[in-house]
Amino acid sequence: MHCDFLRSILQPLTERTEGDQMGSSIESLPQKRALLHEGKAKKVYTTDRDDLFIQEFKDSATAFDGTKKGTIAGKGSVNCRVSAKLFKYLQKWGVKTHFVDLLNANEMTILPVKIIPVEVVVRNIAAGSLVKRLGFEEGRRFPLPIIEFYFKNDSLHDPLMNDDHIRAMELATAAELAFLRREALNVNDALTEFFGNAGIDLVDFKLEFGRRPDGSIILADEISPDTCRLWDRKTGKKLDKDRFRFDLGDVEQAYAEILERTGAADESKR
Ligand code: AIR
Ligand code: ASP
Repeated sequence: MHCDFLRSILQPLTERTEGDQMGSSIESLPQKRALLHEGKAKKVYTTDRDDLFIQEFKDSATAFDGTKKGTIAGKGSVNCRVSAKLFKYLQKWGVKTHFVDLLNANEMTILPVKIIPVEVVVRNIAAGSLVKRLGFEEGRRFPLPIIEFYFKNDSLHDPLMNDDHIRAMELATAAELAFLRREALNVNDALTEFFGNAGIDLVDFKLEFGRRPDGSIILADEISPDTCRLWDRKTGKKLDKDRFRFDLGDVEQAYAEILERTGAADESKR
């Protein structure tokens, strides 16, 4: 990919589209208050408004349980804009998400939720830990999507868990688990179609959900090349974090390509 092109789409939105951010003159932008949580790739802040948090996307990357560390230039802004694009698409599809608005290329306003410490993974094609654990041949397409749950717990190294574990730990009720499965499959249908239209196979992905004060559960976190495996349909080229995990090269280019091909490069407003 040409370098100027790369630079232009990786450049922060604020530098490119002055006066084209959210924040009309009527409503002022929410201001960051306390840092509520800092993860490996994101920070979440409270704001001067009770009903909004700000989620900031970082360029830092980790893999293999934090043992591999690095920086992917422009990743924060790609993941923020791609997530915004996909959350908006999912909302049209009827999926409730925490996304409210894009503030700038690296930050979005979100609804406050309490994250349920269960990572919901959906797989359409064999890759990653599934290949390692069960010996599937990488690239094998499943007749039906596979759903897996992982306990989001760093000290335990995010172990695989089943419905009974989740209920025993009181992380979710039976009805909530049924909802998580249904919603994950619904998201899979929507995103498979979305990426398919861009000539990309959605191999697998990870979702996180959160609880609202009223007890309802909505989709949270991010949906990006950090959390999805995305393969070019024609060439099979990996366009996701596996390029970083396995030192495949062209890492920044792959993220930039996903930004472009999803149409997320133009993301600025609701
Ligand atoms: N994932 C899991 N934990 C963190 C992330 N981002 C995502 C991976 C991959 C899917 O979940 O990015 O898309 C399955 O990962 P794995 O390693 O279990 O094969
Ligand atoms: N679990 C995440 C990944 O592999 C990050 C990490 O392991 O540090 O993408």
